[in-house]
Amino acid sequence: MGCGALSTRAFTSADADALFDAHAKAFYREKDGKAWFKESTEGEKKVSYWMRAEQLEMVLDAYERTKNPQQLAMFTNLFHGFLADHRTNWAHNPFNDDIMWMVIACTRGHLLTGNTEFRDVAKLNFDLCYERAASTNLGGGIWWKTDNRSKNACVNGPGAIAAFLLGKATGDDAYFTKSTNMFLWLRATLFDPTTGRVADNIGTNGRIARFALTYNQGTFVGAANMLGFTNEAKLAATFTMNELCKNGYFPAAGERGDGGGFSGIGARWIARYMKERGEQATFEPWLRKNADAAWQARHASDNLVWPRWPEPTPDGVRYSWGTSTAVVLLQVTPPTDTGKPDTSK
Ligand code: 7K2
Repeated sequence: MGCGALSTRAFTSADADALFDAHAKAFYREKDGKAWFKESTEGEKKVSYWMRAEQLEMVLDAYERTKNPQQLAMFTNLFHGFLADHRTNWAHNPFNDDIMWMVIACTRGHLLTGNTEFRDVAKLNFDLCYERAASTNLGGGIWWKTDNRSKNACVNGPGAIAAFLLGKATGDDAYFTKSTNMFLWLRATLFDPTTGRVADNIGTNGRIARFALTYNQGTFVGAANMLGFTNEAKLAATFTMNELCKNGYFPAAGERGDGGGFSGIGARWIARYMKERGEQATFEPWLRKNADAAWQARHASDNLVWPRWPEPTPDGVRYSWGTSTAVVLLQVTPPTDTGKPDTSK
């Protein structure tokens, strides 16, 4: 046992179920076949656009692990709830990244179920977003917002993933071309092939904001893996593990803001890459260390986990987005099941 730490019991798939169910109990709400996530444990306000889209992905992460039809029903209700609140055509949202996140969620939903309603909405909105966002300025790629002031990793990584998944969903090769173009632009412009760092964005003046975030690393890894750029995927995943993590733990995030769910996105795509490319020896111990610590850090009375493990989750208001990171992490990390329920709290 290292560093005098208390022994941490390895998390199990029952624990992954428990975290998902606890998050749903705290935040998932449904009425007349339409569902949403609340923003926080306080009040009834719905969570905002992209956090909502990403929590639809969280539900699919759980479903991919469990194949539990109840989770699929949740996704379907969340999809209908999203459309009820944001309509079928998302052009009114100036953030291109917001649209791409939801396109990913819907296309994943389609690929898992064959439901064409998910695919058709995804295609409609990818097409209108790509049409307005793609340009040759700065060498290619797509703009972050409709004001066309920067091209960001947080839209080009998700855009490349969205296009790739739509290629699979529709059989239309043009989507694979678009996916490749966005990824190659990202690699050429914001990726450092020596270190694996993915810089956040480039402005119209050509200035690169170098800061790296776990979600940008993750979508880069996801796109690279899909398109077969496995060296780049490994470099960007390794950078996340070795440079962005502190003592091997995902960086502590603020609970309220956009950052609360970043590492869930990072973990999702790195875990998928790891499983598909047989890279468990390199990445699984790290993901497990985080998943074990996240489980251990849960708040005893409600099983919610803030995005700041190994620090224990304190009493107080919790956020659906901030607590989604641990939920995702436990869905995508392979457990070493002992089969025994944890009675430590
Ligand atoms: O600057 C961008 C992005 O490049 C950066 O990584 C993050 C860091 O911040 C913004 S994107 C975050 C969200 C802001 N509010 C509206 C959302 O649609 C948007 O994606 O946090």
